[in-house]
Amino acid sequence: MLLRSSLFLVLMSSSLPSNSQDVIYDEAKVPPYTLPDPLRFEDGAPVANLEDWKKRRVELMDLFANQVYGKTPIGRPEAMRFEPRKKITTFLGGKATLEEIRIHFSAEEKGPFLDLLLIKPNQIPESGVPTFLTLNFGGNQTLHPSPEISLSTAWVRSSAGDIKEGLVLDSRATEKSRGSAISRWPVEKLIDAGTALASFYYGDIDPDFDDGFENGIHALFGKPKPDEWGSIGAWAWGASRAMDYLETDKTIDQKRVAIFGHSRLGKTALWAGAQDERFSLVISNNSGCGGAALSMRCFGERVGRINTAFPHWFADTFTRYNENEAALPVDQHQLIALIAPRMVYVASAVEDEWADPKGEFLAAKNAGPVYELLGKKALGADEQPELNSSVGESVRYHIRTGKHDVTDYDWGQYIRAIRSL
Ligand code: GTR
Repeated sequence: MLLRSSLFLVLMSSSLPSNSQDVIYDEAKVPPYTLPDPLRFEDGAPVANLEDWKKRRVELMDLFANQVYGKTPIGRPEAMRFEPRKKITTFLGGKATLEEIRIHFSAEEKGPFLDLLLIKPNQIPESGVPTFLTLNFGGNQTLHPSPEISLSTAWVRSSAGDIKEGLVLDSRATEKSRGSAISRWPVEKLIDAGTALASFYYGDIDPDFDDGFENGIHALFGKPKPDEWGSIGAWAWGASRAMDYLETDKTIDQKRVAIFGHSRLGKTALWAGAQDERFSLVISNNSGCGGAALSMRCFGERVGRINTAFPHWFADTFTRYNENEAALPVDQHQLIALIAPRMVYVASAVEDEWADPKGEFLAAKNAGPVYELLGKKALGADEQPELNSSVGESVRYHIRTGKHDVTDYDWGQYIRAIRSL
């Protein structure tokens, strides 16, 4: 992959300017498309029963791995180990316990490693605590202002605004960044709802810039081949390694661990959720292109644009579909179907047109036949619901007022969802 750092800097802001003429924001301009059928094998034979689906699932997993996100070349590394580094039982005025665990991926002390933050209520039911495992953008310290949370020392991405506000200096988080993302992380509300929050900084796994895969875990496992993992695949792998740790914690309800991500990390949550069946709820918050939105609609952000702006996110093979979405062998409703029969939540925001809210809805809806085959309910809505009203059971969807973001409304729905498991 080429290093395109200057372009990268221009395109780095979290919501890209998208006024250019060639971006489709008009339903009338959406090209006609035929979605590939999740319940038909590649040779055209129908998928009629559970046995068939098991085989079809493998086919679809391979297609997403080979053509979209890249294959994940390694599972749990042999040398992986967990190092508990902090435990404070009096967090949030004594309501919660804060723990920090370093997950080392090799025998080397200096890395790569992932720092997992875990905040759990002190009242733990016998079945354990339902837990949101999440990836964050700016370091664990951005979730809450507490000085107890260790400041990330890793390279962090920064917008011009972050630099101006003094949240990032020389690509490192500053003390000022503590709690800077608090509006997206209602920590106390989660604790009061009887749920735990686990989170890690995604850059611990792979710093989010196109460096030709010299750093992060790619450095450890070797430069990816064209059909091997890009950064989204790597971040998803990191989520599974964090899950490996959560499995060792007896206070966590293993049947109720949700994987959550926003935007590019929503794409990551879906791919992690498709691959790792330990996640019983998969939450895609405003994930858009390469996430929950149907690529074939070509609405808002498109495959060619995402592969140009972020050449490191997907496998190189995905560039075959630049300006050529109709040739894709899969579309994102099939990714959602790979999560079945587990619960999936797709959330959109009405002002987030770049992410194609309607395409996100249609993907959730078109995953329905697989859920039904597996004895669960499909989304159960033909049209996008009213604003701020959640629909569905096993496949859930809402579109809320406002922009590309994570809000209290979103979390309210996710809490309801995890509790219903
Ligand atoms: C945008 C990108 C989107 C989305 C977003 C984000 O620039 O075009 O696909 O992932 O970034 O992650 O904030």
